Amino acid sequence: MEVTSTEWVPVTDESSVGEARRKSQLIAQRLGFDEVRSGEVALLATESSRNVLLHGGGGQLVISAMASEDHRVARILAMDRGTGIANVTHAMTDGYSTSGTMGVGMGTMQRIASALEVFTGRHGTVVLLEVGEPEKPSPLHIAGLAVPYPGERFCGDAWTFHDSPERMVVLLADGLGHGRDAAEAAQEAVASFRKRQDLAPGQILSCLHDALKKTRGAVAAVAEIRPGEGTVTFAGIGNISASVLSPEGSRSLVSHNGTLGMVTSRIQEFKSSWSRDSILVLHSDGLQSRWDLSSYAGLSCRHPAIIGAVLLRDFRRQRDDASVVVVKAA
Ligand SMILES: [Mn+2]
Repeated sequence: MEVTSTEWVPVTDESSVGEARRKSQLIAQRLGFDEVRSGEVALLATESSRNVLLHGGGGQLVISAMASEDHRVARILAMDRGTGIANVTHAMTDGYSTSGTMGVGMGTMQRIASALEVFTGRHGTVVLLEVGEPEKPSPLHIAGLAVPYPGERFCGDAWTFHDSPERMVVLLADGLGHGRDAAEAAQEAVASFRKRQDLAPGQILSCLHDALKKTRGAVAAVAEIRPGEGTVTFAGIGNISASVLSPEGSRSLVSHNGTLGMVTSRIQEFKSSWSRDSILVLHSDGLQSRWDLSSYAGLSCRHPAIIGAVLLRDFRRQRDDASVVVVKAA
């Protein structure tokens, strides 16, 4: 299942709730959802953005369209840095609301959504909501978020992946600078990856280097996970942060300096081990790299979209496009 479209909504005041509703309708439209499903997506975006505003003191929503040949899903990630929900089970009970709003409540949201997951604590709350056909089971779960430089329409970071029973290959690309030309470079990297996704990570990067010569250039990394063999193979050029986390600790995956499409040093693959409890995290320099998942109790057990959302929420630099991709065993 591929992310085909993303909308980012900062939630700062009551007008943000309307914006969340409009952008969720755009996403539903792009997915070709009927009126009933579009209404459900809009209701969930409205209610979750209102919760972010009223209970979280503001925050943000990332709304994505995900599609494959026979599956379509709208995903809403609502994030705030409020004091958290004291009692999630209680909050799921209809009629319960700490701020006395006329909202539908989380119990109703749970019935409407095809998936709902809440991660809440002293750092704030992340709510994951989906509407649509559930994903077909796969040995690895992947989720990514790419959001533009604040105020920009185009996102200069982009990610994609290819999944087969033996391997999953992931690309994260950050076009130089930001705005339309950066987005064009990142999208060229994605398009070129799709043509070469069956190759090894180093070979894919070489092809990207050639394809990006007609653009302003990008930094990028490709990781290939083979769960059956217990390996992850990585190749990167430029500043994309990559690490494999496990209960034993965290390993950084090494990128060489350079810019694809301009100057690259040697493209080199590094192999490391992968196990059922490994988590791969890739992110662009739009995120600070000083995060530590273990400072969030229980986070590493969560859906990769929740992990990505927490990192984006808490470690985003304000003056760049930002992207994060998380892969872990399903
Ligand atoms: Mn950047």
